[in-house]
Amino acid sequence: MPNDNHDENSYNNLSLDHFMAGLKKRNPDEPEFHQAVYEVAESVIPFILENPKYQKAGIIQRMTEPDRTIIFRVVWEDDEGHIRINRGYRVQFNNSIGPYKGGLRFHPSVNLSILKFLGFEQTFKNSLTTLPMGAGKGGSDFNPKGKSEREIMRFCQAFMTELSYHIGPNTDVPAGDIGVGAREISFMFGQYKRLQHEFTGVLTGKALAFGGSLVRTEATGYGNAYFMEEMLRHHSDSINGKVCVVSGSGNVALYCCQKITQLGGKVVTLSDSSGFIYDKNGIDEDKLAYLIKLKTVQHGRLSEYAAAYGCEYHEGERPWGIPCDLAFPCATQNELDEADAKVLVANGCKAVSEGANMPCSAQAIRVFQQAQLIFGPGKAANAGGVAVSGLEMTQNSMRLAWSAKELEQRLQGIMVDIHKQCATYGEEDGYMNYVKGANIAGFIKVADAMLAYGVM
Ligand code: NDP
Ligand code: 2IT
Repeated sequence: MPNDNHDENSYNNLSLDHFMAGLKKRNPDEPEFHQAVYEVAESVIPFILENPKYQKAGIIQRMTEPDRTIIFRVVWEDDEGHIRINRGYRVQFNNSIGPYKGGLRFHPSVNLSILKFLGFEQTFKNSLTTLPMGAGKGGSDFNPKGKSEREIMRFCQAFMTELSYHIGPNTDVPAGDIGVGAREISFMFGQYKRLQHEFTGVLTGKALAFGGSLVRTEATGYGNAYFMEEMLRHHSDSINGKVCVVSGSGNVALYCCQKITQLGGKVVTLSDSSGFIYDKNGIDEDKLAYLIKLKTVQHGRLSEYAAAYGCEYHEGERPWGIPCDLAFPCATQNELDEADAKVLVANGCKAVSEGANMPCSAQAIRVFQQAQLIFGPGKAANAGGVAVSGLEMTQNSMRLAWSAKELEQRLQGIMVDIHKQCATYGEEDGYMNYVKGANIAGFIKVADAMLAYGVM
């Protein structure tokens, strides 16, 4: 019988099935959290069994329980004067190697399962960056779509009014994620500053005028392209000349597209929750400039791009059926399933690099691995965003700002370093298993810190 109380027996007889059964029992109705833990446990449990010090100390059992979870009511007034109520969250997952660090997501799908999966993955991702950052994630089921600027501002201020009690530059440093960009970070930073009577680097992703970092906007997408380039280099190949399918059209997707193009690849798709565009000629710098304005200033839809440039628009579909060499899922979790993975493999796709968090289902990853396709998991491939957030914290502490050139070099160096860490632990009979490599490398640093602290 699975033992859900983590007693001595459950450590000594650690097995994947036993462990997952206990986790599911303790955390019912949290399918995304189960999925994220399974992906890690599958590679880390065999490693723990070879290294009994982690097993005896119950490290994986402790790591899957957040330090604390804060859930609160957010009340605000819409433009018609109606009272609106949302739920706010901050999951402070693990601060063993630095202050809690991770994004805030505003999307109607946000719930505890999604934020726990994101916070858990952040533990390993932040460890891989080589920077001193713990892990957290937060957000709200607030839907920014269709809201006026003033409504967004009132919501952000109400959200931060409660969140401000729980964060601080040495405690917990949130940033953006889906639905939270420069505008929302600015509203929240302003409110924190007003409430605390203190100007401090409590959020990252800030505007340049008040402590933001160059290259933070581009960092996740650029980092993902760099990570793909590094995986390909390791396999004696490169992005140059490759046809690339990218999903999403938000912060990560747009700058991933830009860096792929700069590295000589041709991006032929982007998507949003309504459909995808297929531009056979490639999305070049000019078209990308149009898209960045459309998405970040006008908050428009991709269908407008199809109308402007006369390319194909596939309503209600995802882009994985378009033949490609490389795929970059950059929208959201579980946007690429087993059937999509089989189509990509059948079409000759060589490599997949996850810009989003957990965009590929567990079954899709299995298909890629069985086909020996090169697969970069999000916790490694999209770590460039939080890495430059870490560099923003450094600059804030030093009260100075580095140049774009310096930051991009550091970002590139960090992505190469992450690849190296993955490669150290991912080798498997001639196949480089980046999932296993990222999980074990990310685990060791946090686990060793937890061991050093003793029982807590
Ligand atoms: P944005 O809000 O800027 O963009 C999100 C994009 O994904 C939009 O195109 C959106 O389409 C689409 N999308 C969102 N939800 C869904 C859904 N349920 N179904 C289909 N499409 C959807 O977010 P980001 O670009 O910042 O984030 C994208 C992914 O990258 C997320 O998984 C995030 O966690 C991850 N990530 C982000 C980092 C960052 O620094 N921003 C860092 C590391 C990872 P629509 O406009 O129609 O909703
Ligand atoms: O998922 C992520 O790594 C992010 N959304 C970025 C987090 C951050 O603190 O920059």
